[in-house]
Amino acid sequence: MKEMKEKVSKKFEELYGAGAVLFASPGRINLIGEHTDYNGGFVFPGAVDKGIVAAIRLNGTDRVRAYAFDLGESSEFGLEEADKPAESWARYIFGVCREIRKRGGTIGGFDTVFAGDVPLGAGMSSSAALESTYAFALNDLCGCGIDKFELAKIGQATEHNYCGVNCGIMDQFASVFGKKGNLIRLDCRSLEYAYFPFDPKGYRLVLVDSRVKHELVGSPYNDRRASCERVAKVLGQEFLRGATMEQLDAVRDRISEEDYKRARYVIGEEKRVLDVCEALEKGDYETVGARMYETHWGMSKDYEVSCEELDFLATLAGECGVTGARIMGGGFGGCTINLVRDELYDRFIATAKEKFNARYGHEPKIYDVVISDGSRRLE
Ligand code: GAF
Repeated sequence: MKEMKEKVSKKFEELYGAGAVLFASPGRINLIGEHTDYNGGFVFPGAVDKGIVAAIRLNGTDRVRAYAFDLGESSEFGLEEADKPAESWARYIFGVCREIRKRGGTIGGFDTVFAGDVPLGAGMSSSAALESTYAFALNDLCGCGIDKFELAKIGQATEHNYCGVNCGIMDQFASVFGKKGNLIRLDCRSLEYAYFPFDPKGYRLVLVDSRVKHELVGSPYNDRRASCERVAKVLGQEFLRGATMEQLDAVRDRISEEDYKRARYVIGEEKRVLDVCEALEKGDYETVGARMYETHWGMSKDYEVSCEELDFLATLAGECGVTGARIMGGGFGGCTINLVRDELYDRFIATAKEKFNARYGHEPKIYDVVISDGSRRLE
């Protein structure tokens, strides 16, 4: 974080002069509750110690000048322009500006430099970190008076309207509302949430990154969402949330087999999130881990958002005696999240690196999870 603060500040001064304010927003992990958010269900994410840091200063014009440090690219657009910028990363900033204005927020043009350390395409939501950073910063600097719920919705609407991903609210919510040492149990229908102190004594949470790049833009992600909406419609519900297997079986002949399997996964996942919350309250990590494996294989076989490398990592985790392991995030690549007993940690990591390398010709990357605070202004 210190390093990112220094580099964006220095670059800002070089490009635009003094007077920038620094803001940061994190990426997220999700313990369980995948593809439940856009079904109005529960999720269980937490913010991480990796994110985006941006230096920003209002420039008194109606233009935005932005520089992406890690890419060495700049982009410029006018607040009144309707056309999206050519640079795909700049569309997130553009979208946030548009969405704030749609909600009546008055913002001025600004100069900005940002950098990040959320691994791209790893399923840790670098895009939500970017959206939340600018939503939070502009709201603060321009005094728009938008609350944190709406800031999260601004990030989500940016994905929908400018980036082509019909995502749920989980990633942006976790990025804005993150709290050090706590997971967030979020009801995505009502947006009621509760912080859950997460300190699994004797266990560690670790991400194993397959380095298969996941990309939700233009991916079958939207297609999964469409399946769920079709089934909900047949069931006469707004969302799949709350549907039972009996109800699903009763309409099986009116939906495709593919939609049936996808809905079956979501119904199971909704129950698993609640089971995990209950098990955590009792310190029952074996149940937490068992549900994580069930999620993995549900996402792989029924929801079909896994890939060979992630199935390999989940299988390997099981063979090593890891308590819980599963694909994390939207899928199609990225990381597994693993709940590992302390005494097994070194052996598991060494085995995962060695066996994955032998099979796929490169080692996975390993990230220890540190649960951290959400969007904020930096001193
Ligand atoms: C992605 C989406 F952005 C989230 O809204 C969520 O659906 C997730 O995939 C799957 O749980 O991160």
